[in-house]
Amino acid sequence: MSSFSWLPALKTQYGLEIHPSQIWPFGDGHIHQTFLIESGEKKLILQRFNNSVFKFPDRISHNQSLLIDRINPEDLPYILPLPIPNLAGDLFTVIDGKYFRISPFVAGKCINEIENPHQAYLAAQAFAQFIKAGIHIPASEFQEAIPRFHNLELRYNQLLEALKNTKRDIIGDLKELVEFYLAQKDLVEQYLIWKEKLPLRLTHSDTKINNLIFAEDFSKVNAVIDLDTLMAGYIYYDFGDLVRTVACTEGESSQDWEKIKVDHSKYEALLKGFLEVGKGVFTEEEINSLPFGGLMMTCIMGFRFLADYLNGNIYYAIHYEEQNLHRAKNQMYLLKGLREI
Ligand code: GN1
Ligand code: MG
Repeated sequence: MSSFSWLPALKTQYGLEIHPSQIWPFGDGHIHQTFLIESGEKKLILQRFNNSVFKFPDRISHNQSLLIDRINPEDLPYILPLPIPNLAGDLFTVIDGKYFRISPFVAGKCINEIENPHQAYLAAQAFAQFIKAGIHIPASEFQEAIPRFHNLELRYNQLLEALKNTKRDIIGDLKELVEFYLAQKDLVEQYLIWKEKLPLRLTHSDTKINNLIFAEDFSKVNAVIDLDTLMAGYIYYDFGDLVRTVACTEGESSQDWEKIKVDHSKYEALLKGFLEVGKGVFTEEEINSLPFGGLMMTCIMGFRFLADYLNGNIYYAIHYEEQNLHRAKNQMYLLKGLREI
């Protein structure tokens, strides 16, 4: 990988020795390019940050610095591998207009699918612990990393907009999906009702299962990662994205349509883990909102994947042309299952 023209500048900015042969692609994120690097004895994570998705890197720096200042690491039984400041003290390093950052590498297992309810329980505990540890920080002090990121009404309108402007023919599978997602309007209405009732908290806002690092033996969670979207939100966002990515018999990229169902034992384990941690902390209303989270987060991802497909795949990384269509179809099956609970 000798084509990293930015490497010399990066080494200088961090005062690190990094050889191009010690940089490897890493992880399954859809947004940033992530690499594992070795510098001497040290393993680190390097990210080429996607600043067309995250248009306000300063807000992310603000939020992460706030977290570093205000969270008590002893309130968390795992590591939050926040970016390491460069020699100028900044969390991002900008080279030729490109954004980079380096964070600690945490050893362990990062998975796209959970194997058993116990892992689901641990995952739910970990994300609930994150909310609990930050609950004393007024949510209004965090800035919107992506404006109205989990606003279901906005995402519905973006889907309508994409539909209006698309160059694709609305036929076959695409037609079925468009009809299905437009018929989810009642969830948008419920979303607006919950908005009036719930307090805003610091939430992680991207609690998909591969944003956890488990211990090799799955006895515990070693780290919660992907800390770009931490901002004000409702606790059901974080519970809901867990439901979406854990309480499902198939992963988000599966095309085994018939097999995509709700996994009830994992769903129950998620509830148990989340509520055990949140007891005495989350309000009754917040607890009542959790089932809506699964529906809402699955629906919002369906809206977003479908809109991206209609827009010509401009947001999510894809490996083949129809991938966003398939992701939206996968979420449709899960959403149908969740509606039956
Ligand atoms: C993106 O980067 P990654 O894969 O963790 C997305 C999430 C979606 C997820 C769907 C900033 O997360 O909102 O849930 O893909 N992140 C952003 O897999 O859009
Ligand atoms: Mg991720």
